[in-house]
Amino acid sequence: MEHPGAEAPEVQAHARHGVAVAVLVWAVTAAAVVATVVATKHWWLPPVASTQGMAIDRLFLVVFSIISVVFVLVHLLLGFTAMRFRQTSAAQRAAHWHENRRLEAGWTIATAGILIVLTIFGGSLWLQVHGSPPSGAMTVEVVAQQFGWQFHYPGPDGVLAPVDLTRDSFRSPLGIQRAERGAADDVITNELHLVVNRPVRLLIRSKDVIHSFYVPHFRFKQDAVPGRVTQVWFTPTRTGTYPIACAELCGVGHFVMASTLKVETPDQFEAWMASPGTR
Ligand SMILES: [Cu+2]
Repeated sequence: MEHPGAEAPEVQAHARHGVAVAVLVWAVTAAAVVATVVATKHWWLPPVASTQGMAIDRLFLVVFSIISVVFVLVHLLLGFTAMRFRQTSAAQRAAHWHENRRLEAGWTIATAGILIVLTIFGGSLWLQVHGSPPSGAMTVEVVAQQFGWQFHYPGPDGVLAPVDLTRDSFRSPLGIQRAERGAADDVITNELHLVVNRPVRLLIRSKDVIHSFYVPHFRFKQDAVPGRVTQVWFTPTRTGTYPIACAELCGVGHFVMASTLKVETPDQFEAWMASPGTR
């Protein structure tokens, strides 16, 4: 005859395991929250330096907040389930049921609703960055190749001469024919200089394989695809020097495929444009 108050040793072990699992899940959740808070203080994104970057950061914060709340709630519930429904007596049996339509419809519709709203926000921001720039935007062509970047400016006349990468050579870089209209004053550089608070339209191309034009301070990353011109625009908001990287593994020299972006005042920019090194 078993004593009613004392359970068999394996039932007691199950009960202890349930508590241990709950404590472990909650401890890992707490550690994840603390690690995230520490990471935001030390290893977060570099300071943002463009208007579109600010909008992207706002969207990122919204997405990250939703994910964080869901992560914490799900894991609190997971620990609670392990604790609350652990085996505490030999008479307990696991319950089985086939479905719970209300619950399933609830979490499916709620998740879909959140994702649809986020897709609308993300899609409209994507359309804005890839849409037409405001009038007065300056245009710069960005040409990627293994393993470096070239930047093509229209020069004082504001006319960007047509690029023809099939005719690219030492004598006519980017295949620009100097006799063509607007070509004589075009400038090709290895550094990207932009004017603070002036919108810029980039036309991104590649000479060989797929690269990706990446400016972390602008939250900006766009593939450069051979045979295709990708247009984006943004507005730099802070003067300074920022790194440009290639964010698409493009060959053995991928890791050295870097350049520099300098955001300058209009006077500094004009002086750079007119300097002998640029001309
Ligand atoms: Cu590359």
